Amino acid sequence: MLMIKNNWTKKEISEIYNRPLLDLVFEAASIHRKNNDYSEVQISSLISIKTGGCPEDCSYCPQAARYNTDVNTHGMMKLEEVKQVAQAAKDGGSSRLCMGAAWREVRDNRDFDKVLEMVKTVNALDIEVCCTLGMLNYEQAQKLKDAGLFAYNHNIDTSEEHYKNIISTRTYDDRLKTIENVRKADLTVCSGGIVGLGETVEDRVGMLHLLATLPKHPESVPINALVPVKGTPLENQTRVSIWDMLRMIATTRIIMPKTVVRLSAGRLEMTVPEQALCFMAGANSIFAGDKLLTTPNPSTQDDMQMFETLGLHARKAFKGTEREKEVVTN
Ligand code: SAM
Ligand code: DTB
Ligand code: SF4
Repeated sequence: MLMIKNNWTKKEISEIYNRPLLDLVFEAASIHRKNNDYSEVQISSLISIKTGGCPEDCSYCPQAARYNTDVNTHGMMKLEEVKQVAQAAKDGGSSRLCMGAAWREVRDNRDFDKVLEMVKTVNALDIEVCCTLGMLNYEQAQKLKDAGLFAYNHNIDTSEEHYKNIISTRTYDDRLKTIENVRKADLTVCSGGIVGLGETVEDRVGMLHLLATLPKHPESVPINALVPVKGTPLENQTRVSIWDMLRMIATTRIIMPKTVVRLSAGRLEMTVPEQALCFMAGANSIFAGDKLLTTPNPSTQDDMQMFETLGLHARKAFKGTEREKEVVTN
């Protein structure tokens, strides 16, 4: 019987995370196979519709205006360009396009109207549309939903305790409030975090605990490995080991069996065998395309070769949703 549990304790999660590694991976793989088609991987493409110049101080982020990074700042992209990228992403096998903006929050202005237009246009291509635009209120979430948005990405990044060491310009509660608004507007929730921010194992457990005890588990949880970027306060941070990534992925899979677990930033540094272990342990999504938002990512060609080697295939858009039923029956 499928057990979706929302009352995990930190102690339980910590015990899972700290199991002998192969026991942990074996358990996660078993749960993954019971709950999901393990040969299927959801592919998302990212597009930065507004890059750099962000007023926030997230210590990991190359797009924060206050750090001197090599990011090419640009204003809102043109609708036509976004449409082209979306079509190319779909043709390349992506089931979702995630549009990111380097904003602290959404404001009710012309740029937001442009985003709503982009959402409508991409949605019409029959590809899931996701946005990550910073904080938003309930009315803004509703407007996005009405425009056809499928998912909203808003990461909690780390534990509540460690959050203030990483970001000072907003609080953990601000983050949670936005996630609540997204839920209330009946959008699907994409929320996860970053490993390698100098956090302890307890912080990782705390982050997963928060996600797994939300009234409803996020539909997708991205697990990013920090990409240290020159000019950011975390530029010299040592990269996390594959074993830590594997423990995070496996634990996420065990405590949120039906959630799409995305092996997100940091794949460029991982070998194919390392990524294979992550897919084995329950990762069932990636970001594809040469670029994440501003940093490089493995090429689609390399990823397709990896899928071929591992016997994986791409998941189609809107799987298991009302929208899929409409598409099938209409
Ligand atoms: N401004 C919006 C926000 O903060 O929600 C949306 C864009 S922001 C770049 C999206 C997410 O990217 C962040 O929450 C963080 O988890 C991730 N991210 C940013 N820089 C990263 C880095 N250097 N390495 C790994 N993940 C990163
Ligand atoms: C997520 O969790 N990771 C993506 C997406 N959601 C928006 C972003 C990763 C960004 C990595 C750094 C960069 O390319 O700027
Ligand atoms: Fe701005 Fe988002 Fe980067 Fe933080 S993570 S600096 S809010 S773009």
